[in-house]
Amino acid sequence: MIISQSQIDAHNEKGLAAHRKRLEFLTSEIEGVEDIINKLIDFQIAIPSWALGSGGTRFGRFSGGGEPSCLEEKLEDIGLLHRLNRSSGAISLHIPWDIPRDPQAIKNLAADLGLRFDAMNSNTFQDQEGQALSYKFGSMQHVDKAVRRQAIEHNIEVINYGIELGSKSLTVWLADGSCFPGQLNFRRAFNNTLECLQEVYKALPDDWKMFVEYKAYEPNFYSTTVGDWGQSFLYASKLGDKAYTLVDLGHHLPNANIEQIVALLLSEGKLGGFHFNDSKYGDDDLTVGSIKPYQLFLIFNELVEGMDARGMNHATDLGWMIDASHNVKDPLEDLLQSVEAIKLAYAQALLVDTKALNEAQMSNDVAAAQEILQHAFRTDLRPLVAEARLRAGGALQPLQLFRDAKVRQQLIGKRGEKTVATGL
Ligand code: LRH
Ligand code: MN
Ligand code: MN
Repeated sequence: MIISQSQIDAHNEKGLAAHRKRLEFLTSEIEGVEDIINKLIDFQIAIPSWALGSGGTRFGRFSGGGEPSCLEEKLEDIGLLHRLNRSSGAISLHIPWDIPRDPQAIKNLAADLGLRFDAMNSNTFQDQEGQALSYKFGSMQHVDKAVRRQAIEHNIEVINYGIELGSKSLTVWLADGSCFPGQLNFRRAFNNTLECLQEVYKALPDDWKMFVEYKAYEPNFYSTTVGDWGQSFLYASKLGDKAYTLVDLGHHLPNANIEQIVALLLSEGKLGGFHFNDSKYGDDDLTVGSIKPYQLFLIFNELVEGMDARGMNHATDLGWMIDASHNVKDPLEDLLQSVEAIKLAYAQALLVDTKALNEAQMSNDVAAAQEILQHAFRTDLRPLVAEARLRAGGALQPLQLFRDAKVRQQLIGKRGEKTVATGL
């Protein structure tokens, strides 16, 4: 085992006195500490199977050493993250990049590592080797019925893999759209897509959810057939109760008010879950919280308030997934940072005095409303996130331990310098 519990314990022992001091100070400053810690312990974020290798841009991919070369190794990497932070107890699988050849063995390995299978992701945005028909002009929107049928069959196949593994949801992201005016009849594209999604929906087990992910642009640059939350909401509403909208933070036009989108989807009962990442320009897939941490906090503020108003369970009633991967960092370090940023934003949102905020809103006290939010955002809650990790058996400082234990060097020793994980 690359990191043993005794290594984690020794690391925690070293940092314990300083941690206790910080925690005591914080506990004397704020209220509701125990409740926040307990909620943080329960909160798990799924890791996408495509983020464990160096990702990249379409201009080049610079693989790091020791990358996982099969699904088993990907599960091992996530198991490692989960041992360190106790918050990454699930994997979101992508088909066909990560086909479980022996589902039972994969299931057993995941169970040994304490991992469950989150949403399954289908792929009709690339042509695979040996595939009969091309998706060059779209998949579910395609003018040729045979291409649409192929896309439907693929999604059903993905559901079937998920059933074998114990997953409970399917995420459909379509690259369908057009690059030039006139290329598509928008109404036909929408209706073809809806019909295909309806076929897939029919194959969905009763206790499953279907997430319809939208994206403003890329790879198509004139129109996208599931281009924004309005379109996704329309599909999800027409499909039925098991269909929801999935919000990927990087999939909006610049400066979109994502927190407002989230609030409305939630209040309509149609918010399914998230792909977390961060960006400066578009779908940059940067580490969560690295560019706009205040936006992340504002999103969580809407989530906490909205989910509480609807009596929802924070940990289980929405799909929490990361969708970030880039070129220049160790992917495991990057994921540790992303999970930490999500938990911190969640903790800050839990700290917001909702009652006082509501009073400020009802009396149009704009300055007070801002003060309330920024007080929570600017309070350093890292000791609470660390305490939650400690109580759950994880490491006080996961990234530090990752480095001290020379995890990457160990992985390179085991898997080699030249490895390329499947993914974007
Ligand atoms: C598309 C996307 C979508 C895919 C993933 C690989 O930009 O965010 O979620 O499934 O990337
Ligand atoms: Mn995504
Ligand atoms: Mn994306």
